[in-house]
Amino acid sequence: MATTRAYLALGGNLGDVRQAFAVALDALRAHALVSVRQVSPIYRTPPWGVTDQPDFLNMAAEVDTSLSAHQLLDLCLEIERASGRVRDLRWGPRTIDLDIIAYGDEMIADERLTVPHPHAHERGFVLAPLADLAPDLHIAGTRVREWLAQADTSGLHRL
Ligand code: A4P
Ligand code: MG
Repeated sequence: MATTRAYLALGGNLGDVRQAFAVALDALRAHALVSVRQVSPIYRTPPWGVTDQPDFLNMAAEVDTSLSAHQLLDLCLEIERASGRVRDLRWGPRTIDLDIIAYGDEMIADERLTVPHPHAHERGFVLAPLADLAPDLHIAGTRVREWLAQADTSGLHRL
């Protein structure tokens, strides 16, 4: 079956985030149409956006999947729901956030999904773990390693 390589960004700052990451990765691994190829180290990162909240943990995963991009989004949302995530404050605290950073080289922009993720290339907390997996991946016309070199990485700690 034809598969597409996709990159996921995981983040969270409420409760046992490492455990939430482990559960999320297990759910991805358990899915018949997803194979997890690589996972990055975990980073501790200062909160971006709403800064008056606890530090985040962030990581990235590389998967091959025969799910469509929208099916992969549904799976990500289902994994978030299963982790008990309650959506309230935009950019606010969360047990786990699972974003699709890239889905092959597809460009998607509809009411549910924007891929590549529109802010990935300006966020050190996305770029650092992504660069551990795929430094030469192109997003928004430039390699991840080059975006990372320009990004604010202050306060980012690889654990
Ligand atoms: N959606 C559209 N495109 C995508 C995509 N590529 N991947 C839609 C995933 N979802 C996508 O998401 C709302 C809707 O976005 C989804 O239902 C889906 O249809 P959400 O996760 O509920 O919204 P959100 O995460 O609260 O808002 P937003 O703008 O996505 O927040 P961000 O940008 O994810 O920021 N600081 C640090 N250090 N580390 C973090 O991980 N994360 C955030 C959240 C803020 N500050 C952070 C971190
Ligand atoms: Mg999200």
